[in-house]
Amino acid sequence: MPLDNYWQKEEIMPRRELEELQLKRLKWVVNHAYRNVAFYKRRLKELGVHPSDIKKLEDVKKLPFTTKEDFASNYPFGLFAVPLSEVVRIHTSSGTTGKPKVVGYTRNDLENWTNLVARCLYMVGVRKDDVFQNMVNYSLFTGGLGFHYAAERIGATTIPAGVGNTRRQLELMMDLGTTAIHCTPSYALRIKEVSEEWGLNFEGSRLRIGCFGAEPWSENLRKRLEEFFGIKAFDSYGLSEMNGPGVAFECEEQNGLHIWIDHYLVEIVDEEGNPVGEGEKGELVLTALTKEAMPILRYRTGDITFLIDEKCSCGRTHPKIARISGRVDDMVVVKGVNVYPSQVEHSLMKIPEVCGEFQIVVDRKTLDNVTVRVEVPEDKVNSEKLKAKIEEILKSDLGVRVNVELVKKGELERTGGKAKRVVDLRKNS
Ligand code: DLL
Repeated sequence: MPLDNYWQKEEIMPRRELEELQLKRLKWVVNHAYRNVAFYKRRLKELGVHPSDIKKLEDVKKLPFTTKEDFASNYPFGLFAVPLSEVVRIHTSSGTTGKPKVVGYTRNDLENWTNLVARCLYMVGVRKDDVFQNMVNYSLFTGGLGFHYAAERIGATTIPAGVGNTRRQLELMMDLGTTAIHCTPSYALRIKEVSEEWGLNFEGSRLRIGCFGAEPWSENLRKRLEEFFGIKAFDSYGLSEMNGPGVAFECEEQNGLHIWIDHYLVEIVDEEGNPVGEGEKGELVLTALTKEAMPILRYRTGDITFLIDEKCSCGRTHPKIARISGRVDDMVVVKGVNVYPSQVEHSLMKIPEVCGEFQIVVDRKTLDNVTVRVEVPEDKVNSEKLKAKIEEILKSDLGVRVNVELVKKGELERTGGKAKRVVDLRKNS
């Protein structure tokens, strides 16, 4: 295949060469972390591991995990490996404790990150003659600037639309002839909703590509968005601790997300941190292989997925991860059954009367009291028949009965960014 189809040659590097590159970079990053981050030197010494012990890729297992708590205890700059004078950008993301996680980038880090996101956009067909409307928060969230610079790098006409003011977003889309959009899937749903209220449809619009990510979503939501906007919708995964977006992204096959293993070493582990069997579900653990400002070893992302390592028709040699089913901390246990918001979404999206927004409310320690609040049109709020139908579908899909409460369209909070799907009232009681 001609290289015209790829942004960087590493995307189609033979796997053996990729692994050689990974090993070279793993040795570099462990050395870098050991020499320049007191936290890692101490951790490695405690485990009796020296950077020279890393001789093959499997030796990554000798290294300690890094957790979200380690970000909190090293706040703000304790995980930085270079002086601040070398750091040219800072982003933050909300942490498990009160303090945010602070992430830093050198000039090289920004260069790598821009190219990684550009790979993703290029992979789904964004080119210089596209008009790219970036509808996410442009401040500390990595999704704004991360996508912005990548789209510009490709040469696309980039609109830094930011988040919110949905009518203005629609006007921009129509008036400027937007061909590609980026936002969270829940915001895409909001745009759909406002378009419907406004009587707008996308027949004849130039829009053809949607990049959606930063939160879990489902196959059935993809179908709804593709149909409504007349686009192909692609799943985009990343996290601030690993630069931001541009860690993994779907190709035109729309069947799993290619994860860029020349920059991120991938492991999937169980609750105890042991590797799961081939193709089994577990927590994604990532080692950043090229980050200078903040080398992070074996980061426990909290995100649940599995590895799909098959030849892909797009020609890229990087493995895929399955769509993230959810975060460890967003999982709700209902009568002993694990339920993720994305599963609930997938089921709800099958039901035409359901508008799209929903919330899972957990209100007792015993966890058997879970209510799914579902938005429906105003004239259906009192429909016992619809309520029973939704309860039945959820029971059959999830394998456990949950209560359903119908609420009128527009009642649940819309954030414009990441939706809050689980409301845990136990925390306040
Ligand atoms: O959400 C980076 C990003 C921006 C990704 C734009 C994609 C698009 P954080 O705010 O640090 O970074 O949140 C990272 O969001 O650990 C996942 O739990 C969740 N997440 C991100 N992408 C997806 C996705 C950005 N496609 C956290 N599916 C991650 C499911 C996702 N969850």
